[in-house]
Amino acid sequence: MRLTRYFLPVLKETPAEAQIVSHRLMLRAGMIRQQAAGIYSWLPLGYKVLRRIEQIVHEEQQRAGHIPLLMPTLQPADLWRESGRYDDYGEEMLRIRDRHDRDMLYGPTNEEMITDIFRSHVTSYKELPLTLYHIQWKFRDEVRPRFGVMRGREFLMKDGYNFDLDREAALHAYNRHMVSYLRTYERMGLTAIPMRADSGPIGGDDTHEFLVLASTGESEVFFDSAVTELRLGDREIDYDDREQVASVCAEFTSVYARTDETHDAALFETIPEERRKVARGIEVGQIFYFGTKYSEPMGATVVTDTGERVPVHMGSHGIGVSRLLGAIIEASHDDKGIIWPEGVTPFDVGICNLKQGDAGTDAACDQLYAGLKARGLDPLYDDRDERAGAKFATMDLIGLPWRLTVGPRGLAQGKVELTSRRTGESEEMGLEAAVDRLAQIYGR
Ligand code: P5A
Repeated sequence: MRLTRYFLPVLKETPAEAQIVSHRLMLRAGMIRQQAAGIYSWLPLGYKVLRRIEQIVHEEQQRAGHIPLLMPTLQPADLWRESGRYDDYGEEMLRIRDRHDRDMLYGPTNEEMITDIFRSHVTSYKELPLTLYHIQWKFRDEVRPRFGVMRGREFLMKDGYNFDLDREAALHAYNRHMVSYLRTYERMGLTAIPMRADSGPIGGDDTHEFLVLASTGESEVFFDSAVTELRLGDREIDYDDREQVASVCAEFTSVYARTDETHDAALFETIPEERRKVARGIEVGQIFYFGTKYSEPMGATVVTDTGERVPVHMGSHGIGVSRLLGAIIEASHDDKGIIWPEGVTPFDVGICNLKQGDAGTDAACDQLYAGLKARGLDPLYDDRDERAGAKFATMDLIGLPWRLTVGPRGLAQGKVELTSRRTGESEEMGLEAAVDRLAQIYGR
């Protein structure tokens, strides 16, 4: 993409309404625009990152054997009357009446609707196990929407629902979600720690939240610092292997890590003092096992091999897709702007032409641009007629992990400069070598 043809409305001033760094940077980098409290338009740069995050979530869900579908944002109230949650959900639910006077709502979550789909189409235990998920907008009329996309009213969530014959099979689905989430967050350059939590309005006994440590996080968390060293890495996971999946979960959950709702002070005291940490975290996901809480009242049953009809065991599992943008920025920025991890960056590399209009630098930039595209990379070419300082400031603000600087002085030696946004280190190299290096970095 050429910057002169793109839509990147960066702001010079720091917006006064933004209290935390990710919100400030998303506004300044022209990623989002607030349309009403907690409701945002996703401008091209923000939308690009959102799509990349969605893509990673899809890939990891499907790797775990979970099946995508798409449910609507608007739901009939009657489904929620069946589960008993229509009244329970309270003020957070946006209630709507259509022209026929039917009660509708903008879905804050989809347990009821997916249970309805299941009961309408599945009758036999032979069709289990089944996990369906979608990535869809949700609405929760939060009392205090704040911090930009972190606590929105309209927000994008990946929500998945497992249907299993018994508790044991459903706990395997729970574990499968935990492991697939660990991989999902690691691919985004994040350390998200699973912590024993409280189930709130979703219900159930077993639940873990995934927290990214950040001083601006809304949750207070207590943990043994050893948990921050754990990584899934690139180990092979067989998602059908119950023992393997359970042992990965045990590795991550046997070290003390809890939110304030489940914190056990006495147990915490048994950890060596230097490893005892109290910090703040951003909740980027939560998984639940709730057994037959929805299947029983809503009649989601299957016939077993002995001919018995039993309600299925279920869980639901959510990732805060839009919130993740804020969480990644909170975890990865400096005083000049965002620093995107390669896994989610909106463009792979920025090209800064230091002398726009000069035949030599223009030709070199065009050559780099074409060479990068030919290798499947996605460059952003700053072809504006601007000073070097202004071009660098924009690149630093929007946070592309790599920058190629092209100027007449380097080109006289046949060289361009490749700079890492994270370390600030630069290296000079030939044009083809630069393309090769970037292709290698991105595994192309
Ligand atoms: C699990 C999936 C559920 O709703 N039902 C379906 C279950 N869980 S949850 O914890 O309430 O939400 C899942 C994740 O969504 C994100 N989230 C939000 N993101 C932005 N703004 C909000 N107001 C908001 N509320 C929840 C969180 O990341 C949460 O973990």
